[in-house]
Amino acid sequence: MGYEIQTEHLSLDFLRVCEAAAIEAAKTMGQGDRKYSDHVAVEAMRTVMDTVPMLGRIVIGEGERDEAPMLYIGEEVGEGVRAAREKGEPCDEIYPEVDIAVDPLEGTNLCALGANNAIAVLAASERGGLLNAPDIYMDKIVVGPSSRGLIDINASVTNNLAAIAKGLGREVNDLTVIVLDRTRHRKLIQEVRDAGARIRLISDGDLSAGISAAVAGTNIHALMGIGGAPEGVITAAAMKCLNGEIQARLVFDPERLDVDKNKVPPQEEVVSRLKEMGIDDPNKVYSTDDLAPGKKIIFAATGVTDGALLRGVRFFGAGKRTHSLVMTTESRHIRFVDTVHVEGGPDTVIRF
Ligand code: VTB
Repeated sequence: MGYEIQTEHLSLDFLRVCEAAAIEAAKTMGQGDRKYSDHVAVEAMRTVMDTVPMLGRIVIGEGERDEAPMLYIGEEVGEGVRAAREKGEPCDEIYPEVDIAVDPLEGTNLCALGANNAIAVLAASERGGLLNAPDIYMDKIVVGPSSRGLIDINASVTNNLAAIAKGLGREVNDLTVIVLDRTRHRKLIQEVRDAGARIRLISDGDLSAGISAAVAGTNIHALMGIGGAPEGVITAAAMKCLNGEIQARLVFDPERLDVDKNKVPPQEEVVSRLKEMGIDDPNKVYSTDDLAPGKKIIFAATGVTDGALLRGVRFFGAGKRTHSLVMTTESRHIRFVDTVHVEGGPDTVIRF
């Protein structure tokens, strides 16, 4: 039995990790180079991650080892890893073992274009607390606490919207649903429109959209549609802290995706890869707890560009200011953190 995770302390370390990634990404805002924006966010996140007192392991990251130089799946990170190497022994009596899912820049296009809602984000938990989801597509429905337990990904869009409206004590036409603006969602969009709900179509970033759906006052009541599976796991971690709900299912049928069929592996190949990963039922409906079964979950996100929940990084002569969301399942603190990173001398003026 190793050292227990102290979520309260670690969450503030992960705050630093997200802040660093967001600041570096924000410096590239609007430069039109999404790969570079992502690269600097990854580097910054990786560097600060190594100062976190833990034996960390990346379970969702930038890709497989051979395709990503940093924050690849399986990479060991954290101060404890370095200490263990130096000492030549495990160090698990002084450092907790932590699994981490990262998305150093969620919404690379948003950042490259200077559009809203790009964030630097991660989730962490005790070992095994986050599903090692494959990097494929996932159909999702995400709602806040009032509609938790009322949705069913197998039911029609109309029925789900009626249930969400009931949970919120309002009419369907008072709902706003976020949907990624993709050809694959043509039918979904039509169904939402026919049911009478309002829609906000977004170009990217279904993770921050899902989180907004679980926070009252954002005027977003649900996220529906197909996005990335890794983003789904991090969303689930956030839902555990916010009392929201995600239901999801992997999507590997090219007919349901707006992708060039010749460019994606055939279904049978994906299904056998999933089997290798321990996923025997590729059509399984995943609940919040299936995606993020952890008991000690930490979620941290920092705004890169302005968004529905978080402000983007602001640069002023003598420093930077970041806005983040940090929360844990254990301590039940939802922290919106406004940090001034002072870089000027002793005369630096700090504004309210
Ligand atoms: C999804 C979504 C992400 O990219 O992964 C999307 O979950 C990619 O979808 O939030 P397409 O392949 O259809 O572009 C994001 O929007 C941003 O990373």
